[in-house]
Amino acid sequence: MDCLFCRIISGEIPSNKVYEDDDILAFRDIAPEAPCHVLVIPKTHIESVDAITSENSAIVSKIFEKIPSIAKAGGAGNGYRVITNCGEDGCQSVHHLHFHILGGTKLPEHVV
Ligand code: DGP
Repeated sequence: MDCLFCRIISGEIPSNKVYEDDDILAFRDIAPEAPCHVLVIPKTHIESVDAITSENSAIVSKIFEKIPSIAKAGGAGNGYRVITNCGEDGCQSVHHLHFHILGGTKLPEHVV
């Protein structure tokens, strides 16, 4: 499988890690759109929100349990936004489920 984020998980492509455990990796986005822009991904390959099922959804809760501490570690201790883009109209460019944590500044009130 040729998945960019699977290659980051394996270490084949280097990343600026913020947090890692057996199930989750969090690393800084290569093109940050805020002072803190961290991506949180499951180590198991899930394509997108559309591919979340009752069999694989436990990792999503685990990611959300960890997001507050990852956000603080990443520099968004004063509040943040969590975004996941899904599919063509959602402008998903990497087809491995990921959650953007954006913060480190006062964000615009509206995303679109
Ligand atoms: P999305 O457009 O929601 O699929 O977000 C994909 C994000 O992945 C985008 O903000 C840029 C980031 N990205 C793409 N390639 C790399 C990479 O090689 N390293 C890192 N750290 N981030 C990447």
